[in-house]
Parts: sequence; C-alpha cells; structure tokens
Amino acid sequence: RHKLKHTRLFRSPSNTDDMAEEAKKLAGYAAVDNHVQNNQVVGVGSGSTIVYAVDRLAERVRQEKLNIVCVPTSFQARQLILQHGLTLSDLDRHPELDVAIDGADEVDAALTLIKGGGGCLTQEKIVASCAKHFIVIADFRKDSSALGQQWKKGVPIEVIPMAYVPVSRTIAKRFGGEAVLRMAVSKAGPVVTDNSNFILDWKFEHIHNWKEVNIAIKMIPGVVETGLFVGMAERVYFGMEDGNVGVR
Ligand code: ABF
Repeated sequence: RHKLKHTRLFRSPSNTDDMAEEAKKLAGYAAVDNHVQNNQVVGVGSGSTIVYAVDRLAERVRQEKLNIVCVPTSFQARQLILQHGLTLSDLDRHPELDVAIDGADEVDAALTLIKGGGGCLTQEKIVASCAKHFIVIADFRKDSSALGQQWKKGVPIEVIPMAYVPVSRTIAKRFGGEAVLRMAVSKAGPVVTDNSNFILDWKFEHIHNWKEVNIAIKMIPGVVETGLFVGMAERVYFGMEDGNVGVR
C-alpha cells in the first residue's frame, strides 16, 4: 500500500469505489493526526475505514516512538492491533480511554450515528462510552441530513438469540417497519456476534426521535444493544471526493 499524507493527495481516482477508499484513508489519517498523542490509551474501532487509522497509528508509533496502548472493539480490531505490532490491552486494565476512533454506517446533522453494519456495535458502544473523546471517521457516502437517507439496511440491534422473534415483533408493533434477522452470507444460519448473539436489522419507515427510540428499544427484554449512537460522537471526519477532509 502506498503511503499518503492527509492533505490534498488525490490523483483523480477513477471511480466512486476508489474515491471512497481514498476518502476513508483521509479521514483515518486526520483523526489519528489530530487526536492521538504520546502516552494515550486509544480505542480501536471496527470496519474498513479504521484500517487506515491503524496504519497511520502504527506509522506514528514507529516514527515518533509513541507510547500507545490500544483497546479493541471487536475480534477484527484485536487482530488489527496485533498485526500492526501495537500494544493490546482491555477494559480491565484500561477502563478509561483518552480517545476512541471508529467508523460509522451513517452520520446525521446532529452527529447521531447508525453503527453495527459489521455486527460489532455492542463492544463499539462500550469502548466509546469509556473514552474521553469519541471520534468518528467516514467517507463522504456516510454523510446524511437525517438517518435512513444513506444507510438503507436499517438500524442493527443485537439480541439474545432466544428473544429474536419477540423483540422483532415488539419493535414492529411499537415503532413500525420491520426488524429482520441478519443471516450469514451463506444463508446457512444467522450472523453470530462476538458476544454469541444475533442481529436484527430494523428497517424503519419514518424519522424518529432517536434519543427516545434508542432508550425504548434498549428496555425491551432480550435487547443487548442498539446501533444508534446518540450524543456520543464528539467529532466526525469525512474524507471528501475532492481530497479534502470535512469536519463536523
Ligand atoms: C464499524 O464498522 C461499524 O459500526 C460500522 O458498521 C462499520 C463501518 O464500516 P466501514 O468503515 O467499513 O464503512 O465501525
């Protein structure tokens, strides 16, 4: 992989996928450069955008001889930390993080997020909640004025396996739409999370008061966590198509 700096570094990528990939890199680099300092404990998110942030973090640790401890949000994040030779820790040893950096599936104007497209929402929310600063990185396709405009797969909700049918029915009855069990790509069975639970993807039909809905869904017996992150993100870096970084 070629190394890029995080300002004005495009050479006109040829299509949207290439542009999105470059944009992820811009966002990841900007977050690490602006929010990580020596002697910090850093939460490492999941997904494809975070890979660039970890690349940059590892590069800075090497070049600047930084003393950084990383807390993962998933099995994938744990592997990333180890593969990059970074120091792996956990919430037992480091229950308070200086900063957590993570991707998102959609970000609205109020910095409310949909997360969990990758199924790691519960650990991601726990780690973010332990961080003094929660910083989000995304490409331009995630930017939205209202949730549901960009991410069409619905709000991921992690559930205890035995409860997926009653939880799905309760959500549809109370909030409308449909909460569908997420199946593995093979269709052989449901997706199983890092916590051995299932995921419902709630395809909502209209815009809600996300703060209230999030609390109400969490109160349904069998719900472990929702992919709605309300009032948690402090700043979002969007890698843009033109090679700039947008900050919200
Ligand atoms: C995690 O990875 C998730 O919460 C979110 O679903 C996803 C974003 O992935 P990507 O960076 O690949 O778009 O952060």
